[in-house]
Amino acid sequence: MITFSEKAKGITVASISHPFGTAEISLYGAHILSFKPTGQKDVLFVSEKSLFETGKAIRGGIPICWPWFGPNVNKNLPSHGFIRTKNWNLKSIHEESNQTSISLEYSSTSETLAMWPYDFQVILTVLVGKTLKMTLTTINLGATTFSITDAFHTYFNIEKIESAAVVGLEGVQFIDRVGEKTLREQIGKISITGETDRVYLRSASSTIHDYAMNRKIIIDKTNLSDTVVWNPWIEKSKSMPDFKDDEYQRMICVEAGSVLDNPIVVPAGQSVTQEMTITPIIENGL
Ligand code: TA6
Repeated sequence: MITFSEKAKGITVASISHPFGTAEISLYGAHILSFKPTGQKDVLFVSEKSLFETGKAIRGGIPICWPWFGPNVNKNLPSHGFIRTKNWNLKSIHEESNQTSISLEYSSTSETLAMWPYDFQVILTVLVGKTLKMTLTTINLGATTFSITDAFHTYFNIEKIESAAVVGLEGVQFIDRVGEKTLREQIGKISITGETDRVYLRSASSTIHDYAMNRKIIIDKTNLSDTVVWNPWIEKSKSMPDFKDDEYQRMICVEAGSVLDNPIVVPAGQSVTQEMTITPIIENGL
C-alpha cells in the first residue's frame, strides 16, 4: 500500500507498506527517509534535529548529491548540488504483493540553468521489498556534453558506533579528508574512532557490520565508482545545528558515489544510469 501525507509545509511524503516492511520517501529531494524491514529496526538514520523546510537539506536518510558532490568552487552554490532541495514530480507507482516501486522525476528549470547551465532530466526509481534498490537516471536534454559528480549520501542507523565496522574496502586507496588531505590504503576493516571523512576510490560493494544489533547491511552499486565513509564524531557534531551532539554514536554514512575527480560524462542526448541496492540481514546469534 502507498499513501501520501504532508510531513511539513511543502514536504509531501510517500509511505509504503507491504509484508516485507515499510519505507518513507519525501518527494522533496526524492529523499528516502526510512526503510524498515519487517522485524528489524530502521536501516536509515534521520537526525532528531533535522529541518524539514523547503530550501534546506534534510539531515539523514538518503540525500541525493547531484550534479556535484561536496562544495562547489562557486561558494554561492549549495554544497552537494541542488537536487536534494527541489520538489520532484511523481512519475509512476507500481505495487506488487512483495515489493513496491515509485518513480520520481525532476527536470531543469530557469533557476537550475542559472546555477548549472545544462538541460537535464533526472529520474529516480525506488524499489522497496526485502531490499532497497535505487536507480538514478541522468538524461542530457541539451546539445552539449556535461559531467556530474554525485552520490547517494546514505545515513545508516547504527546501534553503537564503537560496535560497528565496514568491510570490503580492504586494500583500497582512499583520500583521507580530515585535516591535510592524504592518500592512504585501507588496512583491514574500517572502525570509527574519531572524525572520519574518506573517499575510497574505485571501490566495489561494501558491508556494514552492526555487531550490537546483530545486523549486516550489504551495499551493492553499479556505475558509482567511489565509496565515501563519514562520521562527524564529537566536535563536528556539536557544530551542526541540525544534528544532536551525541548522534554520531548512532549513525555512519557509507555513500555510493562518483565523486571528486571521477565524474560521470553524459553526452548530449544520452543518459547514464546508476544503481545502489541495500540488503539488511539479521545475523542471529553469529
Ligand atoms: O560525505 C561527507 C561530506 O562531504 C562531509 O564532508 C560533510 O560535509 C557531509 O558530507 C555532510 O554534508 P552536508 O552538506 O549534508 O552537511
